[in-house]
Amino acid sequence: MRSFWKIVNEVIKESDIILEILDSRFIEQTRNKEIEDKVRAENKQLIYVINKCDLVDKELLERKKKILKPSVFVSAMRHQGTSILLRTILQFVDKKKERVIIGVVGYPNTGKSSVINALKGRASASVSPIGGHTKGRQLVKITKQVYLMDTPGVYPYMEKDQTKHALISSVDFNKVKDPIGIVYKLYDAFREILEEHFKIKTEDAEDFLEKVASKLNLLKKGNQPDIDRAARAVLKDWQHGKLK
Ligand SMILES: Nc1nc2c(ncn2[C@@H]2O[C@H](COP(=O)(O)OP(=O)(O)OP(=O)(O)O)[C@@H](O)[C@H]2O)c(=O)[nH]1
Ligand SMILES: [Mg+2]
Repeated sequence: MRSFWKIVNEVIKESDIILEILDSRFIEQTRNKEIEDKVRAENKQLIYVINKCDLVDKELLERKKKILKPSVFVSAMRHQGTSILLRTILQFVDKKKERVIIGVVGYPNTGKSSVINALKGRASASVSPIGGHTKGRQLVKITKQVYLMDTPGVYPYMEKDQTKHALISSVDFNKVKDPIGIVYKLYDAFREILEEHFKIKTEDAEDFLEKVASKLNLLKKGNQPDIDRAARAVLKDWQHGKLK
């Protein structure tokens, strides 16, 4: 993470404009205030890019749009909103400059590389469902004058909240230490979505995991539901964007 931050700091300094990529399901939680402070201190233009819009309700987004300015909604996956994003970027581009660098920063797994590919119109930056995929910087040309710079995802330096990191998919479902506790939190916040996805009705989080285990046939010795594996299965679908 330390070396990732070093790259992000350099990119903020070298860029003319910064795109902060946020996950539309966790707009506030994926805002990296440390990055935003640095961008402000450098006097650079920040544009909020709220990605993965295909996974949320449109109304909720409209409300958010009024708060974060300037912000653009996109779905990199569906190539939605990319022309508006490009137009917004070009508004802030200094026409007299020969080469303009747009730094693309944010939490792991918010879709930085995917947004770059969507703007470029083809796969140029490597993408993965597991956070921490991009390890270095990469420059991608989008017009004769404008270049995008991909960076590794970072969270605020002192942040150690694994539940949050699992929910925003910056730590992989296979690697989390307490999948059950994390799914309990997910259940509290998104019970209906979970029940609909697994097509079950449940009493509480414990009951939910038991029902998922039996539905997916995840059983331990003695035919007991294996709730640890059930929790990882739920997290896997969540992290892979299968729930909406
Ligand atoms: N549903 C949905 N999934 C998306 C969208 N954009 C990206 N993803 C998925 O999110 C995951 C992460 O995408 P990346 O582009 O690798 O994210 P990143 O921010 O570059 O990640 P790191 O380099 O690991 O920090 C991949 O599985 C993408 O397919 C989107 O608009 N909608
Ligand atoms: Mg990446």
